[in-house]
Amino acid sequence: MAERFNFPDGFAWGTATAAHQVEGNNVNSDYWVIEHTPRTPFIEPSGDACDQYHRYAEDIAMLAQLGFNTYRFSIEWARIEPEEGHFSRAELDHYRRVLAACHEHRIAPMVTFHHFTSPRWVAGDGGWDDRKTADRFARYCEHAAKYLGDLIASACTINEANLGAYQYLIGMTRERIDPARSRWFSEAARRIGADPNRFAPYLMCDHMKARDTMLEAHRLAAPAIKSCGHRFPVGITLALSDFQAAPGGAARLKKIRTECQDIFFEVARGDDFVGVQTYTRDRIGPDGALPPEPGVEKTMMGYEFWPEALEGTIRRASTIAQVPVIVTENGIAAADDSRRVEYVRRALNGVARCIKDGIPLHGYIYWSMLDNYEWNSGYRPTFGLAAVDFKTLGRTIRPSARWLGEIARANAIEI
Ligand code: GCO
Repeated sequence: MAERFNFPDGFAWGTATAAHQVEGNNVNSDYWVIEHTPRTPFIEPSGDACDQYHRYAEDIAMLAQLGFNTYRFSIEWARIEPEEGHFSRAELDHYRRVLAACHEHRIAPMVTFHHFTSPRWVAGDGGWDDRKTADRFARYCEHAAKYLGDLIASACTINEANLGAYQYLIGMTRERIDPARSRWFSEAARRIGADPNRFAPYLMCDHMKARDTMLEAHRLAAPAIKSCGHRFPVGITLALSDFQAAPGGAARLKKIRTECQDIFFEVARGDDFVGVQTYTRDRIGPDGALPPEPGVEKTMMGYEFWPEALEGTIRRASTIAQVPVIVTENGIAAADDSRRVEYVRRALNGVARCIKDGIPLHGYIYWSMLDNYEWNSGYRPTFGLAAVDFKTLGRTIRPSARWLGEIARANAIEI
């Protein structure tokens, strides 16, 4: 018999986006250059994306009408500090308007200060390979928080600060792109006047060096954000696969967990929350992640359809970080919207089990509000609760959006 489960009062129900993936024309960022360089691995450039830079008001109104109370989005460093030390008042004002629109609709804005993209000048001058990027990032955070802090409800310093290390340790990527062997990469560096050996955009740099820069950037950015004097929770968000040992994989699993999860959980101990971002599980063999077993259902990203991964990662994050958990991303790219409902339903059952067990879990944020620019996969994977017609930029609400919005409004599910 179905039982009604009530989420705790004040539970955050939201959706997430990232500036580069939805705003459009993020021309001063490192990724924009990469997308436009001949022979780039990106299948298409981001272009206008969802034009949320201009359409934020309707998007935020849509969220509120659906029943959500939280919107997680990122502010773009490449817009706010287009050249070193030059902060754009006009771009900060833009984000003040976005934040104000959230408040107008009783949506709590959760602001991410870095979501993969960086200004060209940062990436070209050592980028995430270089420790000084941590200082530069903290300075930008301090400046932005001072200007925007009165309107921020909660903040994430860095999105998936462990993603590069995670992809490298499971064997998905090489240690670093070798500029001598990669013409497109050298050409991208040349286009911004950088030495290819010093060009280090996040996820295209030395992943283990970047991990340490990211850890340091977070350590410096959290107090820099808090120095604005407005009191709101600050945390980091992490890419957390549910790692499971396949035969012979125990030692490798332990190494991966230690080096790309636990080291971050330990840093999060000093924070107000830890952001869990989970999409699937990875079965780890002796040499790294194994592909999904033949015959299993896969998402449009090629991941195994495995919504139970969320519960596993929440439990680990909570046990080790020992701070409240917010699910800052969970979701699925699905051509069939009913599979989205099924995925989220099962994931939320796991969330409910965690809460029943006393885990302090403060919110569930679905990735994503809209179909958007999925990095090197372009516009093909559709994660959105709302579909976007990329010719007209019109939005169409999917049934899953209404279904999840009703759960948010009721703050309860049938389990
Ligand atoms: C990430 C990011 C998002 C992605 C999402 C879907 O996890 O890579 O936070 O930018 O778009 O996860 O893959």
